[in-house]
Amino acid sequence: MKRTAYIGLGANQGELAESLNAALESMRSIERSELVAVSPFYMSAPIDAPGPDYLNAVAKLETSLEPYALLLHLLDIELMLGRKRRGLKKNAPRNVDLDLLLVDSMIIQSTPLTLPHPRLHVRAFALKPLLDVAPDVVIPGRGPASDCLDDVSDQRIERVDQPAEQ
Ligand code: PH2
Ligand code: MG
Ligand code: MG
Repeated sequence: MKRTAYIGLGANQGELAESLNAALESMRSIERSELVAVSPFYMSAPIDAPGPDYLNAVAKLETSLEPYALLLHLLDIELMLGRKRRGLKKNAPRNVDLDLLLVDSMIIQSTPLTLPHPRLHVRAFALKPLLDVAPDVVIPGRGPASDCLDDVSDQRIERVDQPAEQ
């Protein structure tokens, strides 16, 4: 069965655009999946996290992988790109972070994976690029993602002019 998955990309350490582009490039070769859209890149103030501003984007993937299998591919790409998880400090600066935000209208609550992403609806850095690639997308259990924007209008976020390498 084909499903549509939305993946949030973030980085606030190292070469930010290069990291995001490298992650996108790797996502193109995930088995049984096709990268069909990439949002513009955004610079955003860190939310609930220390350190510098983030570069964020969202990718749209058509996939016949189960969500857990897709999650493993994303973790694999993070590791391949040098993401260090040492220390396990929550929300420590990272050179790449790939978060599964939505898979169709699936609702999953488990330890490795929560869908929809539990904080998607309160984070401008995820909502804005998500709405660029999916203006009518609905967050299961919450309603249209576009209805959530008002509540995050105080979060600093700015679209980056340089387009993503496609
Ligand atoms: N990711 C976090 C915590 N805070 N803030 C911004 N602006 N962008 C992020 O990607 C981000 C964050 C945890 O992964
Ligand atoms: Mg994250
Ligand atoms: Mg993450």
